[in-house]
Amino acid sequence: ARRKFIVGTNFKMNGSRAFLQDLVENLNRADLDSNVGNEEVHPIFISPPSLYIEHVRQNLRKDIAVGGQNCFWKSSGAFTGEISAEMLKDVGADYVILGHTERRTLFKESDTDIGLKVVHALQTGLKVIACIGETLSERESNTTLQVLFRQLQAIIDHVQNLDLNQEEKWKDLVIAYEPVWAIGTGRVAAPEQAQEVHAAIRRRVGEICGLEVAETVRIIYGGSVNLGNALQLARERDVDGLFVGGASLRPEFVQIYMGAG
Ligand code: G2H
Repeated sequence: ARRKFIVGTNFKMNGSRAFLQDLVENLNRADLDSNVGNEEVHPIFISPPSLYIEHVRQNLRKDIAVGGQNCFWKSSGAFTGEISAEMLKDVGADYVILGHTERRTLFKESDTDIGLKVVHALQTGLKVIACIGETLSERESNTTLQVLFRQLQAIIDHVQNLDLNQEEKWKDLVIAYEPVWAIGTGRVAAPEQAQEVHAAIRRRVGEICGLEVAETVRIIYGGSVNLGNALQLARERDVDGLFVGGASLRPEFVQIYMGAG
């Protein structure tokens, strides 16, 4: 069966109560033609800054999921400034984004940190969007797949250690391919570039975790997705969803979803 398409957003450190209230009202009004009432498969998730998650969750239509942009790999304790996966769940989040390049570079998160976070969030019952991506210089020096496979391996190593069967380990994990050179730059990956990398990621998952996992795992694309490029990206065989940053803060987001979802 075709993998269920998912459109996610990452608001990053943007918004305010008033801005998010408007955005929620716009989404509530939109004719999204989505799976109303389907608790398991949300075709859309939105990720406001964590301070606003509870407010957004309480006011947003229920067929759209809400997620965090990061969380720590411990449940509680002396970790000043951090929030836990349990706390995200407690305020109504279904998802969390982990390993975004801004976390990796600005906040110095290592591959291991991200692996630990991914398994802790999965164990807590959150769905995880685990991000990987290469920089421009890595692409230009032909190390794209090497870098992506290293990042992927750290995630897989931790996930494979979970005491669950293969299907349970992977059912809540989505991989996001976000080429760093395309993030917030307006320079989107060409559909065939994205397809090539997504197919390579899927092959790699298959080599390590078996064909069934590879066939079912969703791999979504992020990096300068907008109304002009979403549909073409979405048509690629191994692109199972879109991850939208800048454009998710604008009204065009609804059209992106309607065109590609
Ligand atoms: C990449 C993306 C959203 P943008 O971070 O995940 O952001 O669409 O602004 O490039």
